Amino acid sequence: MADSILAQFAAAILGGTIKIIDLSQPLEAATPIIQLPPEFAPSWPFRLEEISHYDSRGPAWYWNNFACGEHTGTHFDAPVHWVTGKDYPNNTTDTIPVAKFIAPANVIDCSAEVAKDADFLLTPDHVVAWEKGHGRIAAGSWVLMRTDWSKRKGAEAFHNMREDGSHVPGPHPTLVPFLAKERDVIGWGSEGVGTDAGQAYRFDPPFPCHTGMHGSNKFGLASLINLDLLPPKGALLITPPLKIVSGSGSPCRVLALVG
Ligand code: 23J
Ligand code: MN
Repeated sequence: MADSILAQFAAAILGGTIKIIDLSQPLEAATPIIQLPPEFAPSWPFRLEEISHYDSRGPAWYWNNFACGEHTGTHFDAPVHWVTGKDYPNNTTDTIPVAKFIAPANVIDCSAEVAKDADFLLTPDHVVAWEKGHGRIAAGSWVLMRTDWSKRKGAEAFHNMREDGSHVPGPHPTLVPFLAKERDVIGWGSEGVGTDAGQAYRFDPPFPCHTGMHGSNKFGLASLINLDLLPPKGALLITPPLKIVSGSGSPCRVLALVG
């Protein structure tokens, strides 16, 4: 009898035919977090506090307490995160059906455009042109915007803050309803600190990715890295957030399987 599909899968991982790529930033005090205008309440940065380190506080064990906002570092955005998604059933980190945490990815390379323009916004026209080369974006798949933004060194370059706010690429307001409604994607992922562009607070609607994706019961992934190591199509993402009861999101070890 032929090996089961799962046995073949396990052998492919063991043998290296399927590679596993880590799309997650290291989580530490220096991990960049979203900088909102001062009238809004801030999120806690990541904090680690040692409980014991094989010492008088615990002779044979090392462990830490940690604290952070739900939307810290590489993280998952649940639909309940935004007011537009608040009334969907099973819209929180503990209630989203777990099968949704494994889904294929489309990776759209915008790195050349972003190198010229930090405020580059991905449009439906650009995505339709991408589909001509790679096929139509399938329902239930992720769209990841590769910008190489995660290669920027230090919080200053990553936030790219000016007097008028942050300048970071993201989806054009018209792209979000296109992907959510006409393509029925599972969600949107980006390399920036959040899923929306840096200037998105002044778009119409404000924060269109949060507004439109969560308003369609879709998810978000933010602060992704290593998107340059993924093929345009064919990677499989594993994205389970922590099972925080009523959580709006959580730091996430996002893995991509590439074969
Ligand atoms: C709260 C308000 C605005 C934004 C965000 C959070 C995020 O980017 C996030 O991490 O969800 S833009
Ligand atoms: Mn978030």
